[in-house]
Amino acid sequence: MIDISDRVRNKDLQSKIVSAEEAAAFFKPGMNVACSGFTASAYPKAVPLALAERMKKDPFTVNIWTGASTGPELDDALAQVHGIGKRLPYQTDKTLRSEINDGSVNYCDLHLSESAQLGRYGYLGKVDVALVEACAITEEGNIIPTTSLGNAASYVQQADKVIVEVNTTQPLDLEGMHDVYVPLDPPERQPIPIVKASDRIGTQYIPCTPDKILYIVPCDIPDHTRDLKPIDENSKKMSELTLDFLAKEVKAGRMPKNLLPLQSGVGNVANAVMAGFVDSELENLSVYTEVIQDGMLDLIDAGKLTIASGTAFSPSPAGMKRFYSDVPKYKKHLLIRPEEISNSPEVVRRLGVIAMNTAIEADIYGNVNSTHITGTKMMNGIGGSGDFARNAYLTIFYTPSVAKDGKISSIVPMCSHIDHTEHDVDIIITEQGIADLRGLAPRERAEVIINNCAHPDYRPMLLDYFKRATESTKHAHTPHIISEALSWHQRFIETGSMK
Ligand code: 0RQ
Repeated sequence: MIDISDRVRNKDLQSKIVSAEEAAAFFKPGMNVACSGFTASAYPKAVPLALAERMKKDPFTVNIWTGASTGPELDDALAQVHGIGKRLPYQTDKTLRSEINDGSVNYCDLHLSESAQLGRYGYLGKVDVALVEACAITEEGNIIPTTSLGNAASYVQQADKVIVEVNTTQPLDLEGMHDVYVPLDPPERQPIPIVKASDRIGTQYIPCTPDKILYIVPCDIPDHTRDLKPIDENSKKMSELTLDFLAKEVKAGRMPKNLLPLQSGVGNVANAVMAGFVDSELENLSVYTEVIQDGMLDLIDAGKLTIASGTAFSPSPAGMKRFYSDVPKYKKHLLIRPEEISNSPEVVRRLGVIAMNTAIEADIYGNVNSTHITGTKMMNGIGGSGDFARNAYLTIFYTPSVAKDGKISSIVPMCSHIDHTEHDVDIIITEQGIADLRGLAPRERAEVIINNCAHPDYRPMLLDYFKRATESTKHAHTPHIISEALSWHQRFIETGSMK
């Protein structure tokens, strides 16, 4: 077994070190297993793999709660053996996605900022065991986290039994990068005292006690982070539109020269937008987000970023290598918090965050669908996009104007599912252009969205729909022809194209 005695600083606790297989024997059908992990960062790996092996011979399911998506050793390994009953609050795994959409997994898609609290109130049943990755365990039994915090601190607080995976691939230098604060629940809740993205309000460890720790499992499997796709033309265009727009906002005196704290979602567009900031003249930027990706390391290297506060550090393999090569340098600019704090509506509203997230589709009135393909099939989940979209100072949604080689228009008469309402969405950006919806009424919004953001192939169809809807409803507040509003999706289902 890998030697982790130097990382388990409480000598008595060393007697609890067992193999992953021994720990996996503890799980029983229907248990609520509350895990660390947010994106492919800091999720438990050795125990889920051993549990999946056990489930191959002895099939049963457990419920998996996490911070957000995780890596293949957890979601994919358990989904492959049909080992997940209920899953929350977010996922991105292909196998799990198909089980969610074939009815075999019950998926509870939650605003990430609310998921820890939902657990604490007992709506989901009790935490039977918290399974968390750690860098080390202190003399007092406290847990030093690794590359993300997610809901780990709240899950440990709720659990009577904790299994800790001590990951030897995670450098001990990570210690000090975290700020752990679990709010009290109402009516005892206090204001979260963050007034700057860099403010520290908690401990550098997840509070725990030796008696809670059931097992400690050594693990030497690294975070399974993913390569980023090269930046494509559409994303580059959307990035340029963003920078132009923000420059005008600064000029208009609506934000300071160094902008307001940035939040960016994950994926291609988000990465391209952050890359755009690196090449810009902007300086002293700050980030208050959930996922810290390569773009933010680039900004640190360019000397343009003072602080990136998030709940997960989730770079590509190359970005991780860069980070590991000089942890002390990057650590000065990085702060990892629980997702209840990184995504806190209170803090996001106070700081005046600029929220930049991706949509699957947007409708002509500015409603946004981030989660469901043709209104029924779950893609990933709302993640933190709702936490930020509703509460940010400026809420931007991106989408290429068409999907699937032009067979789908991302601007539609009516969204087939709505995650972010017209009231939450300030700006829509496609590679075609930008729609600034602030202060516009629905009919004004429709004209701007169709003319600026829709693909030329679909623009005449949208203008025609809007004109007929306006006439047939005699200029109603939000004109729709109800029998036709979802006909584009129906046409796609029947013919494979919205055209
Ligand atoms: O399908 O994978 O089969 O090629 O959706 O689309 O364009 O590659 O974009 O990877 O950035 O994902 C909204 C899903 C976009 C993501 C979403 C198809 C398209 C492709 C992916 P293929 P792209 P991205 C931070 C904040 C919600 C959560 C969130 C997401 C696939 O950004 O999950 O924002 N967001 N969290 O072809 C049918 C359409 C489509 C479509 C795209 N209109 N109809 N298919 N696709 N538009 C993260 C966290 O909270 C942790």
